[in-house]
Amino acid sequence: MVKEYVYSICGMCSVRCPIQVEVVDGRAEYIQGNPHAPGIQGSLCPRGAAGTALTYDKERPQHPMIRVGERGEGKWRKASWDEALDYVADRLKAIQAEYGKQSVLFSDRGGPFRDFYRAFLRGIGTPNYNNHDSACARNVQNAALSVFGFGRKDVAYDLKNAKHVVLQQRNIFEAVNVAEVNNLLNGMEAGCKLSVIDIRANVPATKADNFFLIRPGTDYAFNLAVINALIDEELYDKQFVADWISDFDVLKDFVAGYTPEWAEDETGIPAASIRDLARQLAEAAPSVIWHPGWMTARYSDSFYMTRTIYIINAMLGSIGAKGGMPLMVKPGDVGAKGLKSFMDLYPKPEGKRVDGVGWMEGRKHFDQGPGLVNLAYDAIATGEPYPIKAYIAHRHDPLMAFPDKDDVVSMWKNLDLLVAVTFSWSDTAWYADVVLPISPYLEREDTIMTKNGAKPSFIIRKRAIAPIYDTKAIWEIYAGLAKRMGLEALDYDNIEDIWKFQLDGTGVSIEDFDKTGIVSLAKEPLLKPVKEGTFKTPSGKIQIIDAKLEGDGMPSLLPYVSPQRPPADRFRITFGRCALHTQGHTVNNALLFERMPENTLWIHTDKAKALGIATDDHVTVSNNGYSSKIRAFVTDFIHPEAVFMIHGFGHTLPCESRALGKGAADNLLMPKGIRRYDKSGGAISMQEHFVQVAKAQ
Ligand SMILES: Nc1nc2c(c(=O)[nH]1)N[C@H]1C(S)=C(S)[C@@H](COP(=O)(O)OP(=O)(O)OC[C@H]3O[C@@H](n4cnc5c(=O)[nH]c(N)nc54)[C@H](O)[C@@H]3O)O[C@H]1N2
Ligand SMILES: Nc1nc2c(c(=O)[nH]1)N[C@H]1C(S)=C(S)[C@@H](COP(=O)(O)OP(=O)(O)OC[C@H]3O[C@@H](n4cnc5c(=O)[nH]c(N)nc54)[C@H](O)[C@@H]3O)O[C@H]1N2
Ligand code: SF4
Ligand SMILES: [Mo]
Repeated sequence: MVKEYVYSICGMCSVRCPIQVEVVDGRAEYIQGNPHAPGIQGSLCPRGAAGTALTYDKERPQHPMIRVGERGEGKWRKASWDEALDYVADRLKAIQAEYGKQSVLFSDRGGPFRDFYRAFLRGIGTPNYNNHDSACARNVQNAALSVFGFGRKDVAYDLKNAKHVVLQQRNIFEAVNVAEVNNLLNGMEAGCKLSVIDIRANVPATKADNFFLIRPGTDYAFNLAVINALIDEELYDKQFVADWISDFDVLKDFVAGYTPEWAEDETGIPAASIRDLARQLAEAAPSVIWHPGWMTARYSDSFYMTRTIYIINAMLGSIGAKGGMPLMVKPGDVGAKGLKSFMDLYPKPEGKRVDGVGWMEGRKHFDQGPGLVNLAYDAIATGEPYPIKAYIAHRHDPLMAFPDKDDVVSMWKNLDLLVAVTFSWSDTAWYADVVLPISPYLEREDTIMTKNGAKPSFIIRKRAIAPIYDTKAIWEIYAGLAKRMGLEALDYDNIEDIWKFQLDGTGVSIEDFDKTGIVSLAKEPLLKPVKEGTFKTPSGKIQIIDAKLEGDGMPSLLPYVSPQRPPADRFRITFGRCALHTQGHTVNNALLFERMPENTLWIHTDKAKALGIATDDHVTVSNNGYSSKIRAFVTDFIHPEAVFMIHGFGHTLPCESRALGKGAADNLLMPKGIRRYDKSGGAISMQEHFVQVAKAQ
């Protein structure tokens, strides 16, 4: 028996925790967290532990496929890699020759492994790189830019040293980042208080000191009232505010009417509790983290709500503070050189983005990096501002990640080429013209990643085992396409040369990763203080007034508008995550499926009683002609206006025997929902739909 341990990086979700894989006689047997990684200390979440079941699953794409039937019919022919890559490269070349270089659209899931294929996109001359984020954290990103002038990932969360953490619309113990969970639990053991503001009792609520069961969609009112109380009782950090917040008086005037007493009616939370929270936070300041949220593609005021969160943190002096939200430390901050970038090999493409982000009236204030892919779909449908004819969905399943699959498909009709690059089946892969199957993470290497943090580091993903099927690493796919499209600088045939290129000039060698899989770039953790130049706004301060936003016709401070109450026989559809699954792509994982084969519909006891529904009954949830069956979970601990389900279930693909037909899909209950996007923050407002619930016959 030959046993070895390989350091790598988990790929079961987008957090990418460092791992250690036990390989016995060439078989990946057991995965645990990398014991050398800060915050991880050997631990993993259940999905990370179930990575072996993904690897050894026969129900994943095993070789390249080219469609032979109609789109979505599921008729394929098996292709060799040469044939599939030739096919894609030839189609891309023909489309670009006819419609221009910019007629190719690409979307992915963001993250630290993008450099190589983004260089490919630059090389072929398209400006249309996008990611998934208008269905996820775009409102937070644009709110951070609007308030600080830098992005959401330019501040960290010092959960270990915090004295009070507020989770609003942030399900930290179920929507897992292992290091964050460990750090917060350690912090709580050392006395940190936890406050949870949620529409239902999620797992964090069960561990909280304060739990506020809020009326769905009224968080902005709650936060305005907290700001009002902090000002009214002079609880804020006056020095920090004087030094670092501009136009604070405008904020003071704006919130004058938004008292806790006013907010009580809106939110259902007693005024006294709101005031009490403000006092508790002031006591713990500046070691306070009011988490800005993550999956905030929920309401049309989520952007403004997140802005208030950042402002509250600033008022408590927590920006840059120990135990608060320290400024993110990058390699350059500790005197180290960052990885060399493949993207720098090519100039930024000249053409304008098809989604209009950064240049079109009303879209100039948005973060340009990954654009807004939903708006690029408008361009596919209309041909305006110019046609998009080819689309590569890389690690992205828009047909599940955006509302109303049929509607999204209807927007894609004009595509001449749709390619899915994926390791599992998905609605999008099933609908594609070509499926390019990548090797799951245990079977592939990736480009080296940088992890910013108090001690920035480089981390490497090495393959634990050889590919079982005819699948390839991501770099192999894009190097193969690059070769065919004449991009010599990306024509690599081994990963070592790619790593060498990245490490060039850093003083780090590939061997340096052998010992632990991680190369730390600093000896001691660094806490960067707030100083001149920290905030990248015109005033150099945290800004209440955002001229760029106002230039696009949106107010800096949005007057509160009460959300619509559901009609008498309806409920607001709400959703979230669970610790056992990642989005839609683990339901068919044999181990995780065994633990949680279906989702349930949370419904309030009184409402359920009136409808004659008990826990475990089958109910139908419907909206606008779409209807799905799901089991009920009846509870006192959800707001009566809402029903809730875990996202990612309700699969319909025949190739996924386990997931097929289990549970319901929340995204199908949001008719034409992709068109309901937030002009200020850029994200889709997915929780602005009302569904009917009835006992199933
Ligand atoms: N209604 C509703 N819609 C939602 C959500 C919701 O809660 N409700 N959640 C939203 C959120 S927060 C997000 S982030 C999005 C997520 O949705 P997506 O951005 O689509 O992300 P995933 O479902 O994680 O992955 C998409 C596909 O990529 C494949 N994949 C996974 N890892 C890799 C990899 O390393 N490389 C490649 N090439 N492929 C890989 C998976 O098998 C899967 O088929 O959905 C959003 N949409
Ligand atoms: N296990 C697991 N972990 C994950 C993921 C996963 O799929 N599985 N996905 C990753 C990704 S891509 C993301 S974006 C993050 C998401 O991380 P989070 O955004 O923290 O996770 P969610 O569970 O979607 O939602 C957070 C909470 O918002 C609550 N909520 C819904 N509506 C409202 C409202 O109107 N007001 C308030 N106050 N609360 C509301 C929900 O009940 C839920 O408890 O998780 C990441 N981590
Ligand atoms: S949070 Fe879990 S699934 Fe995500 S990378 Fe970490 S161990 Fe893997
Ligand atoms: Mo997300």
